[in-house]
Amino acid sequence: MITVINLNASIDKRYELTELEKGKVMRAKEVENTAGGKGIHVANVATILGEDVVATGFLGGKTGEFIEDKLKEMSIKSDFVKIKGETRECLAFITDDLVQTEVLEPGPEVSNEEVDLFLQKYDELLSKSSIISASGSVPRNVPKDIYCELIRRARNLNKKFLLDTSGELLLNGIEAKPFFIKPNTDELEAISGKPVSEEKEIIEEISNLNKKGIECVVVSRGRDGSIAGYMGDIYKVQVPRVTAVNPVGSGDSFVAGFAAGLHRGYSIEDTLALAAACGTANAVNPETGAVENSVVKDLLKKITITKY
Ligand code: TA6
Repeated sequence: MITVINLNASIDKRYELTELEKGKVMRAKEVENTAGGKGIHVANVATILGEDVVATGFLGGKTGEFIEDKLKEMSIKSDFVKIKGETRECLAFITDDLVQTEVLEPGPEVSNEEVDLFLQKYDELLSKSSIISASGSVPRNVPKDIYCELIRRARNLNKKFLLDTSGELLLNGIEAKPFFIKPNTDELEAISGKPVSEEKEIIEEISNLNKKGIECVVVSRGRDGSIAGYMGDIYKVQVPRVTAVNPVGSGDSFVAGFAAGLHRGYSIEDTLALAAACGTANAVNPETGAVENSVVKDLLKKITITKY
């Protein structure tokens, strides 16, 4: 089983506008409300791929109920801790020029007792899972080193932990040596404390992280594919050129494909290929954090993985 952690779930509200101007009244042409948060996208794509997935984290209030109903509709198994606070909403404004502006709420206040309840639930799910994936930010009052604790517990049981987060949460999480991280170049610079832009520098930093004990490090370079370091080897992952209609959620879909590949016992090359195919399949899909299996299958034939 794959446990997918989304501590700070949200209702993602997508507004289509002609334009967006500060200080003016804007009328939306279309509004769409979906179950969001990076982990929920991961859970959705892994479920579409046919994996046995359980999504977990915190949910509260009417917004939490909305997300639970949506998860049922999407056939995603879930086991969330119910909290007193209200799950957040995240807003995305898409204008006619296809530029997207996002406003992400910080999330509800979670009590220490609710954090403890989550840790208990995590231990139960951990005992039944071989892969754990955690994505995104954490709600208010949740310790900024929570991922460290979750990674340590997974490591103690020899379970693979995939961490996709940023900022302080990523810097703290790295200390506990997750199995997989997926920093972008800005995050890589924050980790290494120096500018990283050339391919040579990216590879050097990936190797440093591998040596620290993080088995797999993938740095995405958008349309240029990604560079991955796994147990001392470096791989270049190249994806075909596609016309992206909605690249939001492509990183989450990559994580879902990676988790699925590991779960199926694929080689690292095949795991990276499935991950890249899912990331690209999401970009050509209008829905955020969703892929079509036929598109993934077709893309798999066009992805190249080369060892340096
Ligand atoms: O990038 C969009 C998104 O995937 C939305 O689903 C929204 O919920 C947000 O990210 C959450 O990101 P965060 O890092 O705050 O957990």
